[in-house]
Amino acid sequence: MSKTILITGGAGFIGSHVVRLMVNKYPDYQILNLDALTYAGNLENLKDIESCSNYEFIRGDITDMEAVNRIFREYRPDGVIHLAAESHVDRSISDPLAFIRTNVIGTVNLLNAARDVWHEKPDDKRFYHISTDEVYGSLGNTGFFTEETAYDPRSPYSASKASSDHMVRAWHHTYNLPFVISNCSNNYGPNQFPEKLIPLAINNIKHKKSIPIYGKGENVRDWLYVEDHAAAIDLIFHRGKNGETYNIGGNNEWTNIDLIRKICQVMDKALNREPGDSEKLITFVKDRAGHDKRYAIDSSKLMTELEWKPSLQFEEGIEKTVKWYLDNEEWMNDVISGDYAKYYSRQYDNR
Ligand code: NAD
Ligand code: TDX
Repeated sequence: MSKTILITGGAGFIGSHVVRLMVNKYPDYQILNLDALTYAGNLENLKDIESCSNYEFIRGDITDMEAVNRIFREYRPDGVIHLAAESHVDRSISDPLAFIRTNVIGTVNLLNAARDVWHEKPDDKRFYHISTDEVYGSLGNTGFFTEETAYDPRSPYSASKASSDHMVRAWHHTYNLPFVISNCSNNYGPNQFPEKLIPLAINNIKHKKSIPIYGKGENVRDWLYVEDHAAAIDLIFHRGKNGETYNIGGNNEWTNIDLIRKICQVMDKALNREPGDSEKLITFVKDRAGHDKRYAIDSSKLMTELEWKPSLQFEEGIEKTVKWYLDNEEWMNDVISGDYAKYYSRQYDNR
């Protein structure tokens, strides 16, 4: 094996797409997937590659310092792609400490372990930290986040991600740890847990349940197909410059209400319903506390320096996504059979 790469959070939504890409594209790499399998982690996401000889799953919690140190000493990875995180803003509002534990302390455990095993020969190593556009705060009607935009996180989730970004840079400056960071906009596609807007809406429309839209639905997000994010991660991991940050976005802004109307149209067609049927399910509910108004990413650095561009137009991406959820009923049923109903009722009843 030419390289051992430790991917954290590889059983989650984006992580599973990154693991699949790396396992298939680099047969000479040993790909390790370290994941605690929280409610968001699901090994079903990786069924197609789980028996590949260059893949190994390690169940472990990044908040467990001893376990993290042991894994680094045993496997001595050449690179880390760190995706493990608590990732849902609404959950961070009701349980911020869980976000501090995993996103901040868990990241520091990984940084310390990498520093300790890499200290003799750090130059050919790389710690790649996957972050979010939410660290930059909220935009008005115009403008874009660039890599120079000052951090201004406004939710417990984004503050915990901003904090972990700062930790990574601090370990670089203090201990010479080689790193890259990328900050990406909202992802959509197969395997996303249905607490997030798009799969939640698809699942509710399918079952003719109301689609909860926070506030007036005027908030804007920039949506990127998950496989395009995974391709960008591959590129940045291999060709990004040590110590640099790259923004990744879809150049694809939608207000939540327009996005949901679009999904309703695609679903009406896919389910042979009358045009306009699904839109009747739209329900405006109490707004999210501190709801960021608009995110929009300027990815020109990544596009010019590393020649990345998204491969899918949104129209095609959303049709593929709807089709995947409709074709993978069992995946959705498994995912919502556990604590999901309790979460849903805590989050949306009496809203
Ligand atoms: P996800 O919630 O779907 O998956 C997170 C994964 O991390 C799960 O498999 C979970 O089991 C694992 N995990 C959680 N806590 C852990 C712990 N303590 N130890 C080990 N594993 C743990 O998240 P996602 O949407 O795939 O996001 C992945 C990363 O990308 C996160 O760092 C997130 O901040 C970032 N990101 C996400 C988006 C998005 O739109 N989803 C956009 C930009 C950046
Ligand atoms: O029921 C809902 N109704 C609603 O109107 C939900 C779940 C969300 N929303 C709104 C809130 C946001 O404006 O839809 C938008 C998208 O919400 P989420 O899917 O929860 O994503 P967001 O809060 O934008 O954060 C996502 O993108 C950045 C990911 O969850 C983060 O992990 C990532 O960093």
